[in-house]
Amino acid sequence: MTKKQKDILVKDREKIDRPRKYKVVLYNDDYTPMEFVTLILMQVFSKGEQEAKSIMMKVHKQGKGVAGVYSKQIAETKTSTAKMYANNLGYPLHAEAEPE
Ligand code: TYC
Repeated sequence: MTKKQKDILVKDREKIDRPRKYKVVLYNDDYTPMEFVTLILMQVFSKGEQEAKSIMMKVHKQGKGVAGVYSKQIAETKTSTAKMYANNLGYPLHAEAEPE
């Protein structure tokens, strides 16, 4: 099977299956400030301050944590928005949209 034929099959499945949800996973690093991660969770992922702080602390202590669960497109947009804000300020914050 060619790559093109495989891509067509994958696209067809995406149309047939119930749309999958994607979680945006934040990963810990040693340089991104805690306050900045909290702010990203509030501004990009619409969390209240207390929830934002508790997700940030979970990522800080356990290495990763879920910022939110969305449709594929929304998850991917929020992931790149978060990384763009961080990278513009020189922070290495890493986030991934991962299927549930
Ligand atoms: N570990 C960072 C610090 O001590 C804080 C941090 C939390 C970084 C969550 C990234 O996704 C992250 N400043």
